[in-house]
Amino acid sequence: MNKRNTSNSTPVLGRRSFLIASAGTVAWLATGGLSGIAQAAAPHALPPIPYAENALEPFITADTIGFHYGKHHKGYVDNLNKLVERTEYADLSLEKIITGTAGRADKTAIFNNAAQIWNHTFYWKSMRPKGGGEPPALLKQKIEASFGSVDACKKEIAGAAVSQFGSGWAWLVLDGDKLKVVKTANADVPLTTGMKPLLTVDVWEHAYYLDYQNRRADYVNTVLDKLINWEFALQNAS
Ligand code: MN3
Repeated sequence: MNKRNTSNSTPVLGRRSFLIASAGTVAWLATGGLSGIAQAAAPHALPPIPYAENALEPFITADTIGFHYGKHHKGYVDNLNKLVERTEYADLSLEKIITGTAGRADKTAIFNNAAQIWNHTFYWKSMRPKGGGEPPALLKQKIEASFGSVDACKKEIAGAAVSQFGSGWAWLVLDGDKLKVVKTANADVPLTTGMKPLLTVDVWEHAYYLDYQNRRADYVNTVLDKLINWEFALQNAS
């Protein structure tokens, strides 16, 4: 726990406080907390992860989450806060920074760090302990209307995740009233092209290399079968 508490801006929480914070996060998520996170203006804080670091074991280990959340995700937050200090972006929400810098060659570093904060916060919520299984009925209907079956939808997500060359993300999105699967490279996020993200899978190597080495397909299929949070997708689709 201590390794992530190296910054002055990060409150030092003991294990007990962390668990209480996590329980609070669950309640807060249930009341639509995503937009709450996304609207928070600079200085940006590392959003809480909605479960304990070992909660996704044995499929994703505490070691992976510890580095991924405590080093990579936190690193993007620290970088963004430095990059926007005393700029026109200093007081903007994360989403406004992302949409305001997307596609601008002179703002690449700000876009990349802001989008990676958003993407990772969304990724943690896209999984849950004892996830996978059957989607809730309302989502299942939408999935069947767009893909034919839940299995076909999962195959399409896995296909996008495995075929993304290099680092990036696979997404289930709502495009108009139709569900689609898309993939993005590096920090890119479907928000900037008007699609509404429902779920994501991180396919940067840091997401799976400690646990799966080069077996990206095994990692992706395990996430889809054992961890994917269909309830979160349904909340986002509503
Ligand atoms: Mn990552």
